[in-house]
Amino acid sequence: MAIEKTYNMIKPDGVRNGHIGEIISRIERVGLTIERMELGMVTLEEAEANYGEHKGKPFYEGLISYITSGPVVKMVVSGENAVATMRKLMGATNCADAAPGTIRGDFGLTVDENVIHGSDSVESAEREIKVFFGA
Ligand code: RTP
Ligand code: MG
Repeated sequence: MAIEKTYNMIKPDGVRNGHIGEIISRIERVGLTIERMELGMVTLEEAEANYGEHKGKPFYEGLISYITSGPVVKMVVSGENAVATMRKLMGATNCADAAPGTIRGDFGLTVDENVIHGSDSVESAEREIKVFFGA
């Protein structure tokens, strides 16, 4: 297995509802390393760059206003198989379908506000880390 880097972000609902500590502890517990971390707002530019693949879809405008609605925690997480491991910890995109024990299954209710973001591939991770942390 390869050592990978992935981009993760505790979304505004996760921060607002007080789940930062629990989410960080799940990431550490599985053995992944948090390499960088920053609490702050997502700019409109960053939101559009991160979610460009969804432009034109019915949920796009709502997604952009949600992700820019309050502070988030931006993270670079590394370790063996980090991309897939984080997706497994996160659970299904729609919290209503996410298994108990996953972050979305335990801390969210809907697909619109689903607690956490995680890159879907090593290539997406490289692009997203540049968007949020620069080169
Ligand atoms: P993410 O990119 O945030 O980690 O989530 P994901 O890969 O599991 O899901 P993706 O298909 O990339 O969707 C990005 C985000 O858009 C919102 N969404 N809303 N209302 C809807 O049908 C809908 N579908 C997606 C969610 O916030 C999702 O995380
Ligand atoms: Mg995605």
